[in-house]
Amino acid sequence: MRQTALRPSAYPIAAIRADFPALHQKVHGKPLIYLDNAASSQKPRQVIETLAEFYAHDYANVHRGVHTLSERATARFEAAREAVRRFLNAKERAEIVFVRGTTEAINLVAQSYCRPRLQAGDEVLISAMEHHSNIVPWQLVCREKGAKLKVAPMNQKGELQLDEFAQLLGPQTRLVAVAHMSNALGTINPVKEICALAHLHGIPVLVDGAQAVPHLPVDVQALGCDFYAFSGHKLYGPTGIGVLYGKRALLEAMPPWQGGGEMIRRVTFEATEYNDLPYKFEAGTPAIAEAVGLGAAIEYLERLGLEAVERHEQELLAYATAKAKEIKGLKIIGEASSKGAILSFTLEGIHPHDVGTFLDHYGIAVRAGHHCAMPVMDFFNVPATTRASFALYNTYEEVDSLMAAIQEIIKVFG
Ligand code: C6P
Repeated sequence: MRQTALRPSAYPIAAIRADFPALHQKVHGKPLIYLDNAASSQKPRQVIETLAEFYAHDYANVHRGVHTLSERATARFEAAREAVRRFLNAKERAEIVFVRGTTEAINLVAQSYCRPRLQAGDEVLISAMEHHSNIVPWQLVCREKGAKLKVAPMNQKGELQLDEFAQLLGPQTRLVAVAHMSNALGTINPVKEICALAHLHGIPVLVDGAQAVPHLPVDVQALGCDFYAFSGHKLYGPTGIGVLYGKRALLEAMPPWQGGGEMIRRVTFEATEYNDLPYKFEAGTPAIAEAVGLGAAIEYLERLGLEAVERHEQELLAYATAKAKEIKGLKIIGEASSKGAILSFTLEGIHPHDVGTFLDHYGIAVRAGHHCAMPVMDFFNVPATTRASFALYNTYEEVDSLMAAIQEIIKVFG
């Protein structure tokens, strides 16, 4: 597997790694092996340089000034929105709302779409593998309105039970919210089927795409979803910027969530006329440079091609999974047939926090904990897992080093 996968001409791994300055450092005297990409990914110099160059030349507030710098900054900010539109294949730029990240995008839909519509006895349907960001915003609004949060179950492999999901859809369901890819398990959910099933009942679907967008091509029109949320920082872009995609008709029908500058057309003390989409949802000065940086990250991914990235990561995951299965006492948590580049595991008798700390001494960065998905930990009856999450710049050699370090941990602690 390794020989065929390592085709330097097919996937330019050396050139890709050269683009990421942070990868070329030592941690505790060992070359850094960065496997905490699901938490946040490292940035290519194309993004870092875009930020520096934008601040050095074109920076000003957007949509406000008639002066040259403001016009330049506005043009670049809107070009970033167009890059996101292209990246998601949304119909129009007006459907792309800039927010701080996935969490804010989901809260926006909970407060602006759900809150005015929910009544006592209504339901919001999520899945058993959601991140807290796709649980708590619904809990908040459901509690306030006397509505119920329903949870579609998964099986022991970490796969959504689609039949049971379908049975939970009913006349009381007001919205479905599911992860495209689970951050704790790696499961890729059949989002297209989920949307089709929900739409049979006229129910809109929000997809939490935080983990999916760095790993696979996403086409919101092909998926048929109504809302799609993601964060820039997991997509090799800056922190503090994220996206809510929403179908125009839904966004049009929603009231603004936050009030302030930019989201208005005319204000008097008596009444306010709101701005057009997407500005109605962008109150206050946005994360301007971060949006431009996100645009650069998207262009970087477009040049590589997400299909090639997906292939590389799938091969790497298959290689890592096969190696992990050879280790006695290692249990993989999350073995869905459709999975992204995440390897979550436990080691018999060793706490994941000890594993994480030990690996750090080998220069290997992983996340150990509940991954903001406590119900998933409860389901698998573990307090936490160790999670190695791979990105487009990870290599087979790094997987080998991870596995060797795990063997070492077992020798020391086991
Ligand atoms: N998961 C992880 O280590 P924000 O924090 O808003 O950028 O993303 C929240 C979020 C929402 N949904 C999913 C599926 C996620 O994975 C995350 C972030 C990180 O797994 C940090 S907890």
